[in-house]
Amino acid sequence: MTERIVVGAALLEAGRLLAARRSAPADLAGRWELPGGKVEPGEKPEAALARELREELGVDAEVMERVPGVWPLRTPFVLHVWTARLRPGSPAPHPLQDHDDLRWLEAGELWDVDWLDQDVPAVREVARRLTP
Ligand code: 9L3
Ligand code: MG
Repeated sequence: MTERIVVGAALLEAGRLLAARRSAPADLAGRWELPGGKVEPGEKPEAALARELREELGVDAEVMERVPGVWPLRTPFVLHVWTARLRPGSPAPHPLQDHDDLRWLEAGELWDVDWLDQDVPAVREVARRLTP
């Protein structure tokens, strides 16, 4: 079966990482993730990520660099992650759909939230960039 890409954002601001708490579906509710979602057919992953961040968080984000790694989700989905930042003048992120809480985590707070299992290795990779 063809792999389908789910894109996630390590949204960074002043050395902090945005974590988003899922409100749906029920089996993922209460767990924290790098916000994002499925790439639509024909869509570029970076464009999909900017769209997901606009839809989910109401922000105008610039997608920056791919975080190396491919993390398996439920078949056929795999997670790809990019760093991202808010463009000047962007609204602050606020949960519009699928999330019920957001936190900007300092480097020392990254493991204070209950990340989705599949996001843990991705966050570990991002952590290496926050704390050189
Ligand atoms: N998923 C896992 N970690 C993430 C994201 C953005 C998504 N950081 C999983 C949760 C869902 C699937 O991928 O099972 C599709 O995500 P969404 O479209 O429900 O956000
Ligand atoms: Mg999503």
